[in-house]
Amino acid sequence: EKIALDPGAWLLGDFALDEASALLAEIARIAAQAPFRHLETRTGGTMSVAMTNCGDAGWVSDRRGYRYTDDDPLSGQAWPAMPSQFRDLARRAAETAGFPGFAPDACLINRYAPGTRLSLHQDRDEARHDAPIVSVSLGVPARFIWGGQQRSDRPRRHNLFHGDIVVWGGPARLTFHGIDMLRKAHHPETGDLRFNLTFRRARLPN
Ligand code: MD3
Ligand code: FE
Repeated sequence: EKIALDPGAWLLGDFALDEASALLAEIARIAAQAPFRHLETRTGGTMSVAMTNCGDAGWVSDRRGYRYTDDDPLSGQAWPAMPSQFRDLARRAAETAGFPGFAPDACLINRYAPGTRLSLHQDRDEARHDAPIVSVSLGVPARFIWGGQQRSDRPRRHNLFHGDIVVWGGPARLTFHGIDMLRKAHHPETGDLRFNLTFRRARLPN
């Protein structure tokens, strides 16, 4: 089902459910080339989320800050290509939410183990904020936190399950959001893990 969370923000329940196993198989292939790692933050901390990327641009964090890179800093090689299944799914989800023509060049893959959390933030490292963001949840359910356009706005919470997609665009593009600490749970396809694919347009279209 399709639920409006806010103007410009849509929850597409079960949208990726039929292809979720294939998505997990692609994640394993990508991680064999570009392993999951815990990135360092600018302030010297370590993120509890483990991350990797596929696509022309990959999101990284280190002591210099946050940015998109062409290459995986671990290998010096280009990030693995974005599978056509990923690209097509992101485009269909965006179109269903009213954002036709979405052409993501970056897919950040987040991995959550029990106890992992992602604190409230905005996604603003992209060149333009006119493209939407498409997020695919896989594995163990999580409680998604979403605030308003200002950090001080009172946050609301929503459960995200295996196969759910959320699309954020237009007036919702810079909404503050995060993930509550992951509870220990079991999913038949991922064990105690949750994966999230986040599709973005990081760079200017050619
Ligand atoms: C709302 N990831 O990687 S996805 C991130 O589940 C990130 O791993 C979370 O936030 C995760 O930056 C949340 C849902 C999401 C993604 C981007 C958004 C919600 C968003 C951008 C604007 C507003
Ligand atoms: Fe985010």
